[in-house]
Amino acid sequence: LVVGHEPGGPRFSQYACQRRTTTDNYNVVFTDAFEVLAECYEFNQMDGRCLAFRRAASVLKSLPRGLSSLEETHSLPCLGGHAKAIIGVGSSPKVLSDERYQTLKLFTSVFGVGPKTAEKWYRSGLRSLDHILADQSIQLNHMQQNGFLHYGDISRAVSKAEARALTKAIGETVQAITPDALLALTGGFRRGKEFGHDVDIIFTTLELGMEENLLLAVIKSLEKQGILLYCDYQASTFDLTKLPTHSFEAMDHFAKCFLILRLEASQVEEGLNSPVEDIRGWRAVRVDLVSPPVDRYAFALLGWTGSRQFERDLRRFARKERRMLLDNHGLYDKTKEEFLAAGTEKDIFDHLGLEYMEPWQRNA
Ligand code: 8DG
Ligand code: MN
Ligand code: MN
Repeated sequence: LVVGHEPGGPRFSQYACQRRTTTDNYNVVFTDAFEVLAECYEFNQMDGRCLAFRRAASVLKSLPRGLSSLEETHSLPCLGGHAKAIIGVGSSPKVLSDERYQTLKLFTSVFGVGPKTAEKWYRSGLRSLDHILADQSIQLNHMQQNGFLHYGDISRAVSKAEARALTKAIGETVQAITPDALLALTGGFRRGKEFGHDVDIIFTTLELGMEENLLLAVIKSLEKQGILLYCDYQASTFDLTKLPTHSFEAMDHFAKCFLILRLEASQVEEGLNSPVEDIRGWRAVRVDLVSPPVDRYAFALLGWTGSRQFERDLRRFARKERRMLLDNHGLYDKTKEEFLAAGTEKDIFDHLGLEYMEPWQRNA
C-alpha cells in the first residue's frame, strides 16, 4: 500500500470530510471489530474511547485496498495503540460473546429503546425480548409498543428498491399538496448504499414559512391512504437567531417525524426484501421525514445525508480549522461574525474551503 499525498488534497487527512469514502470497504474485518468496540464503549458511556474507535474505523474505510501488514498503519491518522494491536492480531473482539454486550445490542435493536432503557432492563435481570414482553412491571411507551409490534419487519434491512418505492409514494403525496416542492431521498441511500435500516426523506416548499404545514398535510394524507402505522411528530423548535450548536449529536430543530409505514409488495418492482412478507403482500418500514425552511434546505440536506462520522468531522473541521460553526441549520463565521448563506451543498463546501464531496464519497 503506497501511502502518499495526492495532488488536490491530503488523502489521509485526520478529517473524514477530506477523505473520499465510497461504500467499497476493503477492511471490513477490522472496521467491524472497531465498530463493535465503539458500540461497547458507548454502552458503557465511555465516549472518548467510543469516538476513537469510530474514527479508526472511518480511516480504514477510506483505504483503496485491504491492509496487509501492520507496517502500513504507521502513516495513517487516528489509529491508537489499541486499534493497531487489533490489526496486528487480526482477531475479532472478545466482547462479541459478552452477555451484557449481546443483551444491550438486542434491546437497543427495538425501535424506541435507547442505551439507558436497555441498561435499566439489563440491570433488572431481563435477558430476552420475551422476558420484557412478559414482565408486567414494565410500562412500554407508545413508540416501544410499536417497536415490538413491528419488530420482525423493521429489524429486517430495507432494500434500495423499497426505498425508491417509498420515495415515489411520498413524492406523489407532497406533489398533490404543493406543486412547488423540493424533495430528496437522503441518508444512506443517497450515499449509494444498497440496504439501510430506514428511509430518510427531506422535502420542503418554495413558500418560506409553509414547510411545517406541508409536513402536517403529508402525515394527514398518509393516514388517509391507510399506510400510516405509527407517527412520532416533532414540531419545529427552530430559532433563526441562534448560533449553530457545538454538539455533534444534536438533533436539529426542524419539523420532522419518525414513522412506520406500510409498503405494498405491488409498489416494489423487484418485490419486497423478504419472501415471507412478499407472500403476505406488504411489510412495515421505518421512515424519517424532515421539512426545513427552504432557505436552510442545503444545510439540512447535507446534515441528513450523513454519514454520522462525515458530519461530525465536517463540524470539527469547520470549528478547528476555519473558526466557523456548522450544523443542520446554518454556518456561522466567528471571525466575520456573520452567517453564511448557501443554496446548495457545494456552497457550503466552498465556504469551508473544502473540495466538494459527492454523496457517494461520504461513507466515512
Ligand atoms: P442507515 O439508515 O442505512 O442505517 O444509515 P443512515 O441513513 O446513514 O443513518 P440514519 O440513522 O438514518 O441517519 C441519517 C442521517 O440523519 C445521519 O447523518 C444523522 C442525520 N440526522 C440529523 N438530524 C437527525 C435527527 O434529528 N434524527 C435522526 N434520526 N437523524 C438525524 O442530521
Ligand atoms: Mn437512514
Ligand atoms: Mn434515519
